[in-house]
Amino acid sequence: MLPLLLFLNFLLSASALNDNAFPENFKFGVATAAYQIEGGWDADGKGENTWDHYTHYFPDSIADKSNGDVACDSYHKYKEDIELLKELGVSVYRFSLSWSRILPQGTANYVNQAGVDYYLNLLKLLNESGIEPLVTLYHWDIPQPLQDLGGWSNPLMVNYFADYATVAFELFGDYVKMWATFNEPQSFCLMGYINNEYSHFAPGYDLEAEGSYLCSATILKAHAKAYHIYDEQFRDKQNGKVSIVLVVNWNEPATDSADDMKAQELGLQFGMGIYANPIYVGNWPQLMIDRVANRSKLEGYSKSRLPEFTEEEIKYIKGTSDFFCLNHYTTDLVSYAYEDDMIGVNSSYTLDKGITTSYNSSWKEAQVSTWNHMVPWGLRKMINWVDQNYGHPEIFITENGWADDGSSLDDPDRIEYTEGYLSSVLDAIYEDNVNVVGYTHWSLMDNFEWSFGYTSKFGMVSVDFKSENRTRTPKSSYYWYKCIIEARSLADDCAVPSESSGRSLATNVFAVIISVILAIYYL
Ligand code: GBH
Repeated sequence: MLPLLLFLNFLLSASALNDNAFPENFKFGVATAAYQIEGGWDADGKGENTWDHYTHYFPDSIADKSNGDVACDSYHKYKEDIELLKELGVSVYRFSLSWSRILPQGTANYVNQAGVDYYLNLLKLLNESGIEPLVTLYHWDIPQPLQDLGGWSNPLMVNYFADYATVAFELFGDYVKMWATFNEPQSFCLMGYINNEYSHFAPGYDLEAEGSYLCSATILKAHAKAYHIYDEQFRDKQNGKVSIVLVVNWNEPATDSADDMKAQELGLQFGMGIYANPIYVGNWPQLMIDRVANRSKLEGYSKSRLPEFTEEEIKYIKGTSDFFCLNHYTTDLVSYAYEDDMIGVNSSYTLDKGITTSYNSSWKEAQVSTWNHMVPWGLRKMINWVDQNYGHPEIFITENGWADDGSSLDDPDRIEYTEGYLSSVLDAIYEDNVNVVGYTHWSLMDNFEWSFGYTSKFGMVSVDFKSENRTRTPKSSYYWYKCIIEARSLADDCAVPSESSGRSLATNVFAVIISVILAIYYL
């Protein structure tokens, strides 16, 4: 009977997990972003940025009316953060630079030395600790003076960003071998520039028809310019890599109808292809070009609402990434939702895309950030789609994480989520032969979660936002992740003391019932 029970236990617990070891060079880490953790919003000469402005002037837009004025206070407590990183055993720390801490007005004519020193201290300490930085230049916090000029819907931003990138490469490039220009333009070009009524996201524009595509075009040119500057002026002596962080939910067709298959392609092209295609293939995805041109014409525009790139621009943007930074959290079920009568009613990105999304009710839903569902196999499909569409790039998973309300230091769901998604990464590596080289979990610690304020927690370390000290306390998931990093495999017994077993309660109950039935039968 014992072998049978063991076999059953194996089936129930381990069958879904890939027990291969992570490749020798695979890098484990955690991720954060400047506005979400630093605080010190006006410390030592820092200028105002769009999130300072938005949270101060429109506090009602944030769930708990909070802001990032102090956040985790990492501006003062970065040494503690690095202690936590060392104890965790990570080899990479992904964080972002606050543009207005370095260039308070946004422009490069004046550099704030105190801001520069903050990042130099951080980078030197990471270096001494043997932790490699992956640095994002822009994680959503544009200097307010540049926002006032229209932000990313203003094509002149290309030059301001290029100047900022030049300053950053020059000052920090000796310490940084992995750069990302932008974090998720998919997110801020949509949430910030269209539909603010729903998204509550800085700068809070409602430019549904025009704004998001203008933003996307500007971002692509600004990214490309920064890449070329690195190539021409810094690569020889600094020898680093430059990329851009892109995100999309996996789009799973709701049914196997031809329409829903089409919805999948639309969702992935309008979500990911909009940035990845120009950078890895050349020009916007043809599907987007045709669709927006057609709809624009029917809506009475003289030309497409999607800005056209010149041949020269297409060449300039193509090939400007040395590795693929992929953020991925969750999966949507997608259906084709295009009706002829949509034409002429409204011009918008959303209608151009023409799909609706839903969830499978069996997918576990995160607390507070209820957009986040636990669908580990979606990551494997996502990685494969990126691999196949963009020429087998080296892929780094720069964000992946799970939200809860932070009420307990015991966070079995976060462990279950991370274990499942890491297993999916191993499937992609070993079953599908995709080159995934690293993973930085979102996030090191609880932080300012944009429009959710401090109500939604993604951290492996809890932060007491009520204490002046912003006391940090590791959660169960932190100890679990530490063990996995050490073991470099999911097969090891990294279970933490408590009910956190990495599998669901239902599975456990099922296993116990079956065991009891079998025991009775054999007795
Ligand atoms: C990441 O984006 C961000 O890079 C990071 O800063 C953030 O803390 C982390 O997610 C966790 O949220 O509110 O229903 O409109 C992930 C992609 C895109 C997911 C926007 C949430 C809004 C869903 N995000 N999306 S909803």
